[in-house]
Amino acid sequence: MAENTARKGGNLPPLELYVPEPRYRPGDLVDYSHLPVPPAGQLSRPDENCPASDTWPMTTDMIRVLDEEDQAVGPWNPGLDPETLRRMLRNMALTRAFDDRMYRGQRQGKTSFYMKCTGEEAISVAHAQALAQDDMVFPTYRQQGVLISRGYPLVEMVNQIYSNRGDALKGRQLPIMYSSRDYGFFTISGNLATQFPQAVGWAMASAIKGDTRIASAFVGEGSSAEGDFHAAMTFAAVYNAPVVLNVVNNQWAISSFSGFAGAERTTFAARAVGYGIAGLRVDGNDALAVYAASQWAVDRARANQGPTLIEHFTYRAEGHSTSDDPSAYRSAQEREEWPLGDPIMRLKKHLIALGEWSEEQQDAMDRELVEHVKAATKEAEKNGVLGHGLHHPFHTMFEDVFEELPWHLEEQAAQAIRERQIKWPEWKEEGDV
Ligand SMILES: Cc1ncc(C[n+]2csc(CCOP(=O)(O)OP(=O)(O)O)c2C)c(N)n1
Ligand SMILES: [Mg+2]
Repeated sequence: MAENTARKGGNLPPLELYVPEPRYRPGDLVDYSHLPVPPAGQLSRPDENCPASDTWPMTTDMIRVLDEEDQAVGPWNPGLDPETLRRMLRNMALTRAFDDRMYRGQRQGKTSFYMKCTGEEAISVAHAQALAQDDMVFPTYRQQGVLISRGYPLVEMVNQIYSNRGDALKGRQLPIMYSSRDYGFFTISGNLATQFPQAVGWAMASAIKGDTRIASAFVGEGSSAEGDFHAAMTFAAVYNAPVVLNVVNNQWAISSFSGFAGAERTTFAARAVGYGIAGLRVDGNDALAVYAASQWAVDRARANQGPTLIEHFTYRAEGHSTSDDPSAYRSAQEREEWPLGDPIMRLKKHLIALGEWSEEQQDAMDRELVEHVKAATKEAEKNGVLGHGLHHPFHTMFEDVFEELPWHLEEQAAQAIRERQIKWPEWKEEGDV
């Protein structure tokens, strides 16, 4: 057989791979001048019923409404009344106050785990404001602002975080992985990116049933590298599913920077182009821009004009979770230098510029919210905190799956209870025999 020598000889360079590397590591000075931040108000706003391709220039640009003088400008200005703006500001501040207290609760040993969404409050709160209350959200662990905006009781959230006897999920979910059918908040799954195909499937079912509710799904930019993202995009595009697909690009996926999900090649919003669906890229720290983009996509889906992929460009201001230490892998200056600012400060300054708010009112609101969260925490603590024994009775872990417990599970339950009684005889609880 003739040997294939063509590739062996010659002066071809050896093949090599490119491995992305973040710009800044701990201790590095941060300079974001490479990052294009277009002026607010410059992008045009196409009609919600436009061909998807009309939105494609917006997938590489950035929708921004709040300008440097704290004014709302341009065609994407949603023109919200001051009362709605104040409600959004309050929900964002409440989300932050709740995060702060739960973070401390974890450090005090009241729960094993917590995740904050600091710097990303505008995304969940303004998006929830644009949805109808009964639209179904498929959230990740960083959209607690959706539950808070919809008025879900804080006590219920704390009960879940403490895995206590008041926990509606009976201690079966990781803390912060809430679930509420009544509030249109699909059970949070730790298996990332599952949110996308589940939301598309739910939206398709809603359409098949002739319902009017749409679905809205969230993934982080890191999770968009999962196969689920692409399968969901295909189904959404093919069947024109009534769904909004949100990618929260907060630059980091635990200690991996966005480059490992493809951010150095193009924007996350630009992936919409390859599937032929509408795409928008928005300043995620600008609550008005998030609201405007969300409202556009929600109206489009509800009018049977199909799905929209929205990239919310933002920054994860704190650690990934209470188990993380970002000072080990990124420069602390990133947060300080972040060119899009803080979402709560920006909305506050806008309301003050409108003459509809003041620093004094903000301080009073912050104090009130701290008390509000504290009261909810105290109330939930009556149901117990982690490790204090006031969880759901042990035997309940075998319940709620089968209508009638099969014999082998009954045996296992009895054995587990017997073993626990031998190991910890002092832990007698209701239901023990
Ligand atoms: C399928 C899957 N792979 C890996 C993990 C572990 N994991 C948990 S959070 C996380 C980072 C996700 O980053 P991103 O999607 O950017 O969301 P963010 O945390 O920044 O909001 C990873 C890899 C997981 N939970 N599920
Ligand atoms: Mg991320």
